[in-house]
Amino acid sequence: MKKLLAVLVVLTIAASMAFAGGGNQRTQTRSGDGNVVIGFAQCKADESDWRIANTFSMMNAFNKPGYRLIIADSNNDAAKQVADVQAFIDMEVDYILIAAVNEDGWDTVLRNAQRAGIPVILVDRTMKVDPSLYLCWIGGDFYGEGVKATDWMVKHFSSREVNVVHLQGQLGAGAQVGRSRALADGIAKHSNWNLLAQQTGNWGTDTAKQVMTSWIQQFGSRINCVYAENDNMALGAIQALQEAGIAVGGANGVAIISFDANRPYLQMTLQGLINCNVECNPLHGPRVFEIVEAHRRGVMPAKEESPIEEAFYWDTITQAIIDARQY
Ligand code: GYE
Repeated sequence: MKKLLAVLVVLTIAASMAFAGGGNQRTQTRSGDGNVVIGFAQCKADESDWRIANTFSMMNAFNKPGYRLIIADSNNDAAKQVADVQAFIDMEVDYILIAAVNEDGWDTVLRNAQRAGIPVILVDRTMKVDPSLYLCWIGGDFYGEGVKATDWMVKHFSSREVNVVHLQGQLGAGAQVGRSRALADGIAKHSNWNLLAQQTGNWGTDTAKQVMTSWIQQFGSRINCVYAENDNMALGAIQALQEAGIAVGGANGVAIISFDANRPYLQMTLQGLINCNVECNPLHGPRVFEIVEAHRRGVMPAKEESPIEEAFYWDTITQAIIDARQY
């Protein structure tokens, strides 16, 4: 998949260069070839199913006459990602898009972008910076997603004791911060909820499986709920539970909560392996493209936008719902 992604990035850049000078230029561009050059600082293109869909969405959206998209992949290294953005500034790109590895550490480089007159759009992940330092943010309501999950926990468990283990995303990522805070609030609110353990699975299946295996050894059948902050980590937890011969999902197995709602994991929800899967749409490309096009005509976007997000449940989802999904 990594090779495919790398090839597609090169093809995207080559294809858009072939359109050099095409399209209706609304404002002067900085590049000598007449294209609007977009620098996209992605956290880690193959980090998860969600991230792969997000990267393709951005590539497809800007693969148009008059645009050239350059993707820098930080491999989830926060310091490298800041350097990637500084490199875009030095290249004098026309716009910078950032899906931030971490919420912190952005002030200096965003001030550099502002001084250089380069608009910055935050895609997906939030940052802890003054909003004046970026044009707008478009991404999921991560805390609200977590509340959808904890609302389901209330319904599913009612007054029964909840012994939950918490697989967090990469620590410091906006999605991890918001989803974790929602669970923390739920635990504080419900005296019958106990947090047995909490650890990052770094958005990945293998790490999550290793962590879950250790928790099974430590807590065994006490665990009755897994709160996994994305689909790939939920899969790792399910694999660990199944290998330990522990019932997963459905009405009486260990309840599995996941986020992202990628289609393959909605199939697992339909199978009853995932009980509650909260949507976080990765397909930001078309909207970001619209925002850039409008901005080049002088139209300012709203400071922040979140797509409408649903949640899907093992006992109500249907194949028709899954087949109608875009990702
Ligand atoms: O949940 C995860 C991805 O920032 C919403 O990052 C995104 C998260 C998503 O790797 O799968």
